Amino acid sequence: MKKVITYGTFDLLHTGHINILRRAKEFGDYLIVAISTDEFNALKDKEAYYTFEQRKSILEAIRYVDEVIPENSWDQKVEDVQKHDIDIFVMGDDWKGKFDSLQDFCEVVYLPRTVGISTTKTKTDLKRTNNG
Ligand code: C2G
Repeated sequence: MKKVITYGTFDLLHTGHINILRRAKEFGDYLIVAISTDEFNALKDKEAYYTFEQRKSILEAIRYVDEVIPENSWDQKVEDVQKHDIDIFVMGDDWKGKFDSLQDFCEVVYLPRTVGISTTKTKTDLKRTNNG
């Protein structure tokens, strides 16, 4: 069984997230998603609208996702890859090059981001609409 892993906040889920999850799954048979805890998001200087538990429930409902685990720190990836016997690590190419050190442990794939959509854009657009 080929196992794939990817990491992210996945807040206010949108088609950019769905695209990368679908494409990550296509690399194997089992996809684990490590989603950032609220505490780790604070370290990423990100504040998610939905809590970790809510984001976890939403991701677990996606057909491409087989398992959701917490992401508590930047440097848990090697341990995750070994513990979960991961073959392929997939991330959007905004992270290109950042995780190449994982190549000692698994295949590393960066996929093109979906253009024109982001959680930040959603929040900004909504704010503008609500302010009239
Ligand atoms: N993504 C994408 N296209 C978009 C938006 C996001 O392909 N339009 C991808 C990102 O490249 C990432 C994943 O969706 O691979 C999740 O994005 P975020 O929730 O923004 O995650 P991020 O804050 O990048 O956290 O340790 C890694 C970090 O946890 C990644």
